[in-house]
Amino acid sequence: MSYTYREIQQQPQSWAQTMSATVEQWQQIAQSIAIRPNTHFLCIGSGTSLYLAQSAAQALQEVTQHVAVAIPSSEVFLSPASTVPADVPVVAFVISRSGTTSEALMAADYLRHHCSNVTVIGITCNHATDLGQRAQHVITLPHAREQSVVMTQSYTSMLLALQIVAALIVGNAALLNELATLPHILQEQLSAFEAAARNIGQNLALHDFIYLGLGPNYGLAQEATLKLKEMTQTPCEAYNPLEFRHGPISIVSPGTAVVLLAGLREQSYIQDVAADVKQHGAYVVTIAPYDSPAADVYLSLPEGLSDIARCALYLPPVQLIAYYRALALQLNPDQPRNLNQVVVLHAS
Ligand code: F1P
Repeated sequence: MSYTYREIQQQPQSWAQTMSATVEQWQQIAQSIAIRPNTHFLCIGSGTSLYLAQSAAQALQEVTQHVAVAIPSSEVFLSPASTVPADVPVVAFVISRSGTTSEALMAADYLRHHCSNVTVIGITCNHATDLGQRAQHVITLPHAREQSVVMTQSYTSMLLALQIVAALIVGNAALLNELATLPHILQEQLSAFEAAARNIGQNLALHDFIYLGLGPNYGLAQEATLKLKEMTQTPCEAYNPLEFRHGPISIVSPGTAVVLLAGLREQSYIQDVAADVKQHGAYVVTIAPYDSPAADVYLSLPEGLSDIARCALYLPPVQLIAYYRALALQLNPDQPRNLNQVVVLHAS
């Protein structure tokens, strides 16, 4: 069994451990940092960790009502004037599974040495990392560590950790309770997700994939494309669902899979988008808490959850689509082309 498959399947257990580990670690950190009314949050990462940052920043802003922005790690030190606020207190979450990615370390170093208004909090899955040494504080999720190159359970676990932190910052017990139900929900639904994802992944008549997500789901859609690129090198793109109709829809043809990661906030518009792409020949997959008449495949998510709390549940199906497509293409999901677990940057 591949590491990738095992790590995808471990997510219910990982999420349960993430709940308790994050609450415990954040309670310690909260004693020594002040979050003021004008504090901004930055979520910083590279690759999967950037796509995680995008979803987490939107969740942080929605839940805490503080400004929260996602930035690629490299832009912190290469374009600080356009990315790092100078005149307000900032809490910067630097996200890195390995805790050793060059750009994440350089971002943390830059913030520590040049930005006295910024507190750096590392989020990683490894103990005693270089990131942990550079950050003022660190949240470590060792149970979500991975042997695979491709990030799966580490993405969802670190995303959940930041959602938990957002809820703890404002004392949102309702959100914490919702998040606590996710491990059980995933455990119950994983085999249904897998059956649907296997069918989609094995359908090699599909030649390109579009993932659509809005708000915090846009980062999830980006992450879905990254899984497919890393494991299968299939052409794929991510868009906001309504933006997709403003030009990019021209790429749809029979054989294009359009996968909608849809929530409640866009429900009244999503049927229209699904019908539109269907009329141009797309194979339509919806992952949502409601069905859509245009869908060829519908992966049902629970109705009772808020859009923020539901985020992590979209990932296992899209991870499994990439995994099963890799197998169908006779590729090894554990050995993505041109990629290692950690990217090391050599500046000239
Ligand atoms: C980020 C990353 C991954 C990618 C590959 C190389 O790593 O770019 O997104 O899939 O594994 O590393 P990290 O900073 O989160 O460790």
